[in-house]
Amino acid sequence: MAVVDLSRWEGAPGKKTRLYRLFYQYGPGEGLGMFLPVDHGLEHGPIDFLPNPPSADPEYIFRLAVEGRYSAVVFQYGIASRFYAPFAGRVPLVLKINGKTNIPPADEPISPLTATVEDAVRLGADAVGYTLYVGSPLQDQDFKQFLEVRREAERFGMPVIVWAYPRGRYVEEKGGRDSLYAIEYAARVAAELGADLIKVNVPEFVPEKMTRLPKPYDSTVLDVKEAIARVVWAAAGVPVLVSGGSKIGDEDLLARARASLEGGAVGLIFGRNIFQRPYDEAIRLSHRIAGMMQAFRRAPVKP
Ligand code: FBP
Repeated sequence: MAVVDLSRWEGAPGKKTRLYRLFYQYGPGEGLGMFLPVDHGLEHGPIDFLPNPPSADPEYIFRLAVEGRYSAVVFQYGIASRFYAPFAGRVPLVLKINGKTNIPPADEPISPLTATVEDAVRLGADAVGYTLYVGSPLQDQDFKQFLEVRREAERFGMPVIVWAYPRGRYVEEKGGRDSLYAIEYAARVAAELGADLIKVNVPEFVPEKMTRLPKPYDSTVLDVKEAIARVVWAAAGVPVLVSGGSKIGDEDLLARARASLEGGAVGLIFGRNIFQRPYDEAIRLSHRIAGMMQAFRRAPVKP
């Protein structure tokens, strides 16, 4: 079992303090995290709020994060700067500092900066989130942009969570954004570039796309636990968080959460799967996931 272990921390105390708040003081604790990302208004548009219209209201999301006992809520600058103050201290904030819409074609993506690490410090955030589009034709620009963010984050003692997202036309030519090959590669790139935490989607194994994958990925099929274990291995010790993706049923989501933790993820970062459910259902499910994590925490640690 994997946790964010701060016992032998040798980096800046600022980063440690913030990671401690995220992984020990709030949420499930003891090194595990449960995050609620709601940057969908920018990334996908209000369409993502239509299944549960009250979720378009940031105050609603903050209440959900507090009552659902989340480790942190993730927002873009405009929302955080206007709505966080009444909730500051009750639930940590991760400030997403880049983003884009999904209106232009997806073949050359890059996610420009929307805020700075200094903004995150002023808002009281405990981490920043950065989307890195690995394999995009514009990845050179992305790497340079990330370098500046990483430097600023070091200067301010701010942890950086990298959304390690393989995207763009070349990724599609080589088997698609959700293949094990692409996700493992993106996780490794995030580790190579200096991420403190890496957020990934669960790899999928779609037979029609697998013929485009390099060997031995073209013939590798794994279950969720095994696939996450591979991504964790590729991340070289940088803790991994697993995304939820589009909405699925309660039991399927719980199974995905459990398999992710068994595979070595240190936490979950489920957006649509939580906020697209009615409030009471979302709270119940969040508590069930947290309960599952508690039990998990007490499971014997495998070597
Ligand atoms: P979900 O759990 O809803 O998938 O949210 C995770 C997330 O990374 C969001 O932070 C982001 O808005 C969205 O997914 C981006 O997804 P995509 O790249 O598939 O458009």
